[in-house]
Amino acid sequence: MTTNVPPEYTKAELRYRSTSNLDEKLEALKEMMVLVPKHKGTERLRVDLKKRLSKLQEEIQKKPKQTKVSTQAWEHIERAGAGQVVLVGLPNCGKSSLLAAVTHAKPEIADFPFSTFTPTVGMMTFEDVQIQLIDLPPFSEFAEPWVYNLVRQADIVAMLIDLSQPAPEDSVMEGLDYLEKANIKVVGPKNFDKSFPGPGVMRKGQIIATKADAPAPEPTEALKTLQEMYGEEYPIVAVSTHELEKLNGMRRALFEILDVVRVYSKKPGQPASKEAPYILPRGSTMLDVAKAIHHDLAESLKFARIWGSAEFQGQRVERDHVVQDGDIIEVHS
Ligand SMILES: Nc1nc2c(ncn2[C@@H]2O[C@H](COP(=O)(O)OP(=O)(O)O)[C@@H](O)[C@H]2O)c(=O)[nH]1
Ligand SMILES: [Mg+2]
Repeated sequence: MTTNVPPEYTKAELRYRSTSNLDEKLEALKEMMVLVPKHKGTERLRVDLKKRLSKLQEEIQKKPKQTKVSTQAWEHIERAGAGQVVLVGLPNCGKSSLLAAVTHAKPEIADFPFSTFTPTVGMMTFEDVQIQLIDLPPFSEFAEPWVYNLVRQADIVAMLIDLSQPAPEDSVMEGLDYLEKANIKVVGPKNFDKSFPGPGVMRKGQIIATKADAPAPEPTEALKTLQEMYGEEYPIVAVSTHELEKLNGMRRALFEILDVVRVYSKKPGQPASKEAPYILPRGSTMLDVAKAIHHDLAESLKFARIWGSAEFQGQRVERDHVVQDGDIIEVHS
């Protein structure tokens, strides 16, 4: 359920996720409990937070002081915002720089490979939504199993390809090989099958060609080759951490491949609340929107009025009406 938590909550949650220090975790969790809005829609979340708190307190009590928390603990990063995107690629391809350029996260950036050993999470803004990005250690024979576990759980696998390297197109295949060996099949959005039977899992892939500003050897030519070889299957965007416009193009591309719609709710006689859209998979109906607002509302929903995609403004629609991105809806129950 969409719970519409305030941005401060999301920030506290990010702190909670991005530290393995139990005391820092506890502090962030307490802050989250204060900041979570207290209404029916957040009931389950609040119960969950309480459970996490007592578990964490228990852990802190049990733990001998100053033991290091193993990085193996990273088995799951809870999804936040409109969707979760993992940044993957070969060492030095520019993952951490990209994360730092579009979020407030501060990953370590270095001109040597293997500078990233733990995942770093950041929230990237696109218009009025937030997309969660996760920077991971690079593909290599040393990559630990938890890296692939996080890839399996993500909505989108963003494959970063370094345009400043010779023959960047080769690293697409190399990356896909690593993923395939971990039983992760990464396909373009057209070939994505939500109910993929396996073996393994299927994920949607986006190619992000990085360092488009780099002089050597020939980024424009390299990009062309990438397009020719992989453009049919995967959406491709070129970025440079120095070029705002390109970064904005990437924000949009990731929003599009997530394939979600934003719906704004309004009360009768009042304007729509434009800050916090409900985010649902494309193809969702009025009934799905009602469920997202409040689970009881799904049962009591009589009809809705809709502004945006409807034939005329304020048109009455039934529960099976498919909503579109940007629709404003007024629920009558
Ligand atoms: N010219 C240029 N260099 C970049 C860009 N992004 C990253 N780099 C450089 O590439 C190197 C590796 O970057 P990093 O983000 O640590 O890569 P990671 O190992 O994939 O996380 C660093 O020296 C960065 O300064 C870019 O857009 N343009
Ligand atoms: Mg890195």
